[in-house]
Amino acid sequence: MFYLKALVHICLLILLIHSFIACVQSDVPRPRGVSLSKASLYNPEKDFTCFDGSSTIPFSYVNDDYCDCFDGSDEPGTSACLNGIFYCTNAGYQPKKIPSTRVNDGICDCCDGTDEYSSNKECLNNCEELGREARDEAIRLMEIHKAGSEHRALLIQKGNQLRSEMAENLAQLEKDKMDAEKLKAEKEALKSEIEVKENEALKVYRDAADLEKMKQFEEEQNKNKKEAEETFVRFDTNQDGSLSIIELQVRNVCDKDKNGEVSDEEARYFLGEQDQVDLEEFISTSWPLLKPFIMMEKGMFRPEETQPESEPEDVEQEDFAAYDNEKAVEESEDNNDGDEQLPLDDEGDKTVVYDEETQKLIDAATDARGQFSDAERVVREIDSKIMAIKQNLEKDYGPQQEFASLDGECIEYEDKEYIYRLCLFQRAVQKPKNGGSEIGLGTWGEWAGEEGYKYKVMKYTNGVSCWNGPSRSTTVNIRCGLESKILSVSEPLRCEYKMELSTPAACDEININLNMAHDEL
Ligand code: MAN
Repeated sequence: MFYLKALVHICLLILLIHSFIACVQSDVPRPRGVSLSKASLYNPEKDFTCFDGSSTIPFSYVNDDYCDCFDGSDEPGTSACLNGIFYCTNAGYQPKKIPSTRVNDGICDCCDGTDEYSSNKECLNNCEELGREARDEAIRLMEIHKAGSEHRALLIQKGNQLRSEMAENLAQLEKDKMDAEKLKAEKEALKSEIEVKENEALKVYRDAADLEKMKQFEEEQNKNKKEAEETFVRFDTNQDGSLSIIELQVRNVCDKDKNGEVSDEEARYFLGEQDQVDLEEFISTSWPLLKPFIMMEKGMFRPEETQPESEPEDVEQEDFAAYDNEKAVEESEDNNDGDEQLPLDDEGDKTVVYDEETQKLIDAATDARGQFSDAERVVREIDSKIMAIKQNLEKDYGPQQEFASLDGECIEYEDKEYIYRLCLFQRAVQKPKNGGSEIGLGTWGEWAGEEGYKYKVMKYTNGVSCWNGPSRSTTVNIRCGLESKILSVSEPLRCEYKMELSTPAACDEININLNMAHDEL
């Protein structure tokens, strides 16, 4: 507090001293456009040597409106040299250096009007007024800094507290993690142990199920074979123990292209491209080819529940005629009962009833698996907390942790087209006001201020890719202010955004001093 008051006074003193020096300066005789610090280089008693040492000329050549020195140092008060420098004293305000080409160009560049001494332009001397304004502004800024730095002190306190809490939290979590991992290992061992027993008990049921499946498979095979044999006998009208082309040609089911007649090729197809087949060949070659067609035919006979009532009758009539005998109808009905009930297997597995002992083991194993996955989840949760804290602890929140408590604070700014949101140390986004989704303008990258001013610029990078361009990024320039607020947002280059942010965290005394020093010197 005391320090700040002293600082305000020092700064004002500097301004006043400066005004005083400016007054004194104006009294020291020297050529026009020369600063006090360079006055000794212009001695009317001696010849003048150009600053770059390129030549020495009689002193009367200085400001004679003719450029003699390459560096323009002989014409500080005229526009004769293209590279000369004119110095305005600006008593009451800040001195200023302008290119000497602006001397007498009809534009007032210096607040004391000294740059327009022989043009027709009449320049008002408003240095006093500017000085007063500058002093008022300096006082205003100092007041902001004063209040801001009090707030900043609180932020520092909060930031440090947060950091130490985080460190404590981390230590605790590391401990918790060890315990959780121990528990997880225990639960895993229990689970494995009980699963061995569970597997042994279930093996009996699995083996039985496998056996059942095999039995069913064999039954299927036998049924299929029986069906094949019956078909063979039915189709073998001359009962010579062999099926010939002619015998198949009277079977509509063999009319593959449904053109009303069974051609030689069609019959040969079902005979495995032979003229005739015996029962064995029929079972191995013809039956697999024929069965899908028989099934198709049967399928056509099956009335469908969803169809309108009249339709199945028509179809049945027509296809009934197409099929060769009544027996086939019976067969089709028989087969529908068996072949169509496919889901039985699955349901059977689900409805297995285990003996009491096995069921107990299954329940215990299920419980052990649940306990293990809970223990696993706890370890995972602790891990992600540890990672989040470590990430935070690694972040640079300023030399005194003044920015730490601002991590995650989101600030919005609205312009004509977009709503911008900056979540400090997280990410920057842009949302079009006329709808549309949010566009990422970058995630927290690093501090990017120049040397000595590192914490005055934040960089958010790797935002959403710009069409045909780089990924979006945002530079945040930070200045002292009484609240954390975005003052402006611009996009100086396509997809490269610039935000001006004020925050008490930036009200550091060192920089007031430096800024003042910048202004003064
Ligand atoms: C969007 C916005 C703009 C950006 C263009 C680039 O409209 O993100 O800020 O300039 O895309 O195509």
